[in-house]
Amino acid sequence: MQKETITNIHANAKTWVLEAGELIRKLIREPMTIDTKSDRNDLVTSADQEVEQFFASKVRSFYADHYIIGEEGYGDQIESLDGTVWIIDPIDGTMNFVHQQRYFCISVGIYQDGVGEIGLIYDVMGDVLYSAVRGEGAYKNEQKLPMVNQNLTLEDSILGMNHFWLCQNRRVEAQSMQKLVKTIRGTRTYGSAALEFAYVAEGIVDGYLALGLSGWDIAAGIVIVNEVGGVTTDIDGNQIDLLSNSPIFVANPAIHTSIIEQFIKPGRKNI
Ligand code: 2AM
Ligand code: CA
Repeated sequence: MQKETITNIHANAKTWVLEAGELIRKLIREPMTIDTKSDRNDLVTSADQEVEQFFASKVRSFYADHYIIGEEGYGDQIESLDGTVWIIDPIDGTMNFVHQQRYFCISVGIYQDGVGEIGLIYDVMGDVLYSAVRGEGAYKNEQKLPMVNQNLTLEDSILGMNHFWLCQNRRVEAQSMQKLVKTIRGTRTYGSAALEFAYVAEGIVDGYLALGLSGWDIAAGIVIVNEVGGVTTDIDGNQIDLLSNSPIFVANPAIHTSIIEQFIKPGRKNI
């Protein structure tokens, strides 16, 4: 894709993300409907749907030949990442949106033939925009983020992870996860996968482990984390498939391989 085209798409995407943020800050003060999806804790609100519709209508009217994958189903039914694909999570961290009224974000990743070109993650209530264009570095608002610290040790690391890892024997034995937690400096659970990717890029956490995420949770984050030298894989160290639900491990490369080899592999279950 031409550089000029990417610059144009990036500018429009940024404008729409900020406009959608404004819309969410309005909707959060109004009554909304709250439903559940895959289980009783997997929430969706009328705001999630309205914001995704906002993006879908913008993308369709400006870029008729682009495709959309959206969490709430207003996108296209596509089975490959051929062409230009917008991968959109209108509100990532919906439980935080409903219960905390903060710590949620808009996540927009734009891919060309499967390659992540643009990533935008907007912390709506904090008014912080993390963004990246492939090959041009990652930014927190106007400030360029430094590359991740190459001298990091496991013992000095902080990892984002969901507590389910520690109490469920899913995918990796809980005991292995507990061993990992005892080895590193600390853990954090923020409740928005996209924001946790942004925090890895910012270097305020050093990695993020998640049980099962979809493309819209991580498409923007992958572009942003890659730009500061972070590694974005599944928990086996393989490339992430954005069209399926996968367990994810993104981290500073100084700790990525050793966490997989020492803690994940020995406890890996065949699911
Ligand atoms: P969501 O808020 O857009 O649903 C919470 O730890 C993180 O996991 C959020 O980014 C959340 O995205 C994501 N997630 C993915 N699948 C989920 C599910 N079935 N239930 C709750 N959160 C889920
Ligand atoms: Ca999400």
